[in-house]
Amino acid sequence: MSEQDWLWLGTAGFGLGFLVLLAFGWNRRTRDEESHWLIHLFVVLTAFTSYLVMASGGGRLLLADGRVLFVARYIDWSITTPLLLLGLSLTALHTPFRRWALVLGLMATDAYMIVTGLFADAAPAGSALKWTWYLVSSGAFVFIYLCLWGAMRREAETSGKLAAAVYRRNLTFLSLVWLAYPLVFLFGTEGLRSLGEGTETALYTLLDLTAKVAFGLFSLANTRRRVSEELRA
Ligand code: RET
Repeated sequence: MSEQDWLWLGTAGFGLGFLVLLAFGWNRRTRDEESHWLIHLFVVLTAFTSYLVMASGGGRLLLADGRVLFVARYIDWSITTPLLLLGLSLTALHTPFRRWALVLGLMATDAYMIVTGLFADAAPAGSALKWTWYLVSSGAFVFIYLCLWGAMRREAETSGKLAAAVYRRNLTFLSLVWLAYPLVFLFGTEGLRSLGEGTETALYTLLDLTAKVAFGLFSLANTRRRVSEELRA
């Protein structure tokens, strides 16, 4: 499959994913379920837009040295990854506004990670500058993991057994999938070049579908189960 084929596959996957999520949350029972539903719908819609732009030949920036940068990817990620963290945080917090600084801090650090990742991508191939930005972005990435597995997990534990279990399950899924991104970059066309351009696009497409559509359904299903148990109690 060519790079373009993968981008079209991503477009179709997100379009279908949007409809599946739409149907999945239609019979929501509480505000909690509704907030998660709306967040995941918006995340998937943004990705659909970005993939449609890239598949139809747009969303690229021609750099001075002739390389092509997929800027649509970074615009997508800078909107959707903070929202995914917001959704995850909402599963941990009984009263979100009590920890708004932690939540906003996480979202801002995440946006910083994506913007500095864009700088790494745009920096000249093989330059020290590229690896400097890569390390800066990775520093933000590590900080996010420390907050999610530390302070936010402790918050989840004070929100009750059910909330803590949902948070831990969602966090494990998210942590494993997100870990693959810096690795694809490291081994990809802008890094050590063990992966070709086609493989890189294929991997990003599959990862994006997992991190957004599959994670969205997983997270909504977990929230639904929690709400059912709470309504029964
Ligand atoms: C980059 C390169 C620089 C170092 C790091 C990165 C991390 C990217 C991540 C992206 C997550 C994207 C998601 C998209 C959802 O569809 C920018 C690749 C740390 C974690 C979850």
